[in-house]
Amino acid sequence: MLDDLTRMAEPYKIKMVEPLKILSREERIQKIKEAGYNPFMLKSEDVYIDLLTDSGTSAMSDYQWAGMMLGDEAYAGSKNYIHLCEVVKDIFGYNYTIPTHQGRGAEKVLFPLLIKKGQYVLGNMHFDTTKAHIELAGGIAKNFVIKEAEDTENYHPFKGNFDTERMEAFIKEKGPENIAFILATVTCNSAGGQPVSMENIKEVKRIADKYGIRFFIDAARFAENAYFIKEREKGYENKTVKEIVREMFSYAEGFTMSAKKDALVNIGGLIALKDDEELYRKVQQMVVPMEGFVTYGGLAGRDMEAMARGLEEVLDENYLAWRIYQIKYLGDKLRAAGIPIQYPTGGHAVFIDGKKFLPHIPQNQYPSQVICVELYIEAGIRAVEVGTLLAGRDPITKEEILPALDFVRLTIPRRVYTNSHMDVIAEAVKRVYARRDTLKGLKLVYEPPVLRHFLARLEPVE
Ligand code: PLI
Repeated sequence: MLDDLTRMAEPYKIKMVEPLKILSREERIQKIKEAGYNPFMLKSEDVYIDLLTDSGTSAMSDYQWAGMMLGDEAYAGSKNYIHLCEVVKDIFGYNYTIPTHQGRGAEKVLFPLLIKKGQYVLGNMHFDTTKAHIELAGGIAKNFVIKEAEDTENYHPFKGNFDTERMEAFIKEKGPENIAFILATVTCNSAGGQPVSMENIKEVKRIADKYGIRFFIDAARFAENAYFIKEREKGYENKTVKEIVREMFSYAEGFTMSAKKDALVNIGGLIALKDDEELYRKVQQMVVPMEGFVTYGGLAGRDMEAMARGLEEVLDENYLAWRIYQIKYLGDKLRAAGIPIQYPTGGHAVFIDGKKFLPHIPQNQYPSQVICVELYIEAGIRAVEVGTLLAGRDPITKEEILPALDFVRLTIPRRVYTNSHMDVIAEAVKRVYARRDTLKGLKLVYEPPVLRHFLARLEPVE
């Protein structure tokens, strides 16, 4: 049972530490210049607090590390694979499990089996690699997240929900035969780590059944989503998170998962299918040339053992209560200082609204990227832009896409930083905010044609 004390401190203690290097302000100014004003180009050892991503950055538990020593490194039929299958069956109720090297590996294997050229894949909001793999498989990615997600100021308990009316109208317009499948991303990363309600998942399932369309889940942050359902959705307050997860996944026929998030491991992914044996056979055939034999899919036995244990650990409700509380703790500090963020805070990150933070910088001068650069200069914090730089260009007109949501994502790795670090982050954001009127935009000096944000180089606008 949860009690108030759970939220006062981390429900784990530190057994091993990794020292952090702290550069001077002058050194940081030099480093970010050398990095082309792109935090992806920084060396991690030059970063004090790394908020680039929550993906693959978790601290594993002693129980997971102990499992690493029990790796059965057999090419076929590893006992760790069998353990992983048992855990997936126990948590999600799915019969078929196929490991992959990470989430995008799962997408690369599964999507071509589901998409015919020119078909649509409907989502609340597809993650960028997900969109890329839909397009590589010949499909067209469409987002149907509710409009409340674009209103960062006002509270909505489930900003990751589908606008099911708009989606159904689209299905009628295009014809169900032109829809490959529906994919619900839980939590919805691109909208701010926002959860999807059980009611909404059920409604998506109802529509999928009505039109004979397949329904899958992008399960990267499944446990955080389930915890929000427990906290916010009527009728779920007395269920366990595990029961909620089981119900969520009962409505879908399969999932892809980046295990680098809620499975609490540094590498790994999964495809799991409820009971479609025919699709399972096809996935097996595809995974062998793409990722590796069906019982390892690009992972070592020890990685699969750590994943199996991580999937169980993440359902610990004391852990989840702390996790969600820590993000809220940072978000509340920023809001109290008048800093515009996506409200309420999501499950894995605080998202600063870059357009509201720097209204004087035009969106095509990357206001959110400017804030990332300044956070590094201010305190050695590495955040990530999820806005105009990431959105890239329209493939046909080559015009820059100006997304409605232009964010700085302060992504919190799991079990890594303490609330003292959250205090430093909040203070640094406040100091940048205090001098916001003096900040200038950025312009591109090197722009790769695809996924430009990773390798782009920029410089300040004069
Ligand atoms: O990074 P991968 O290949 O393990 O997973 C891709 C992926 C799929 N779905 C979702 C919702 C993601 O968030 C995701 C990866 N996210 C990253 C890397 C992130 O920084 O958010």
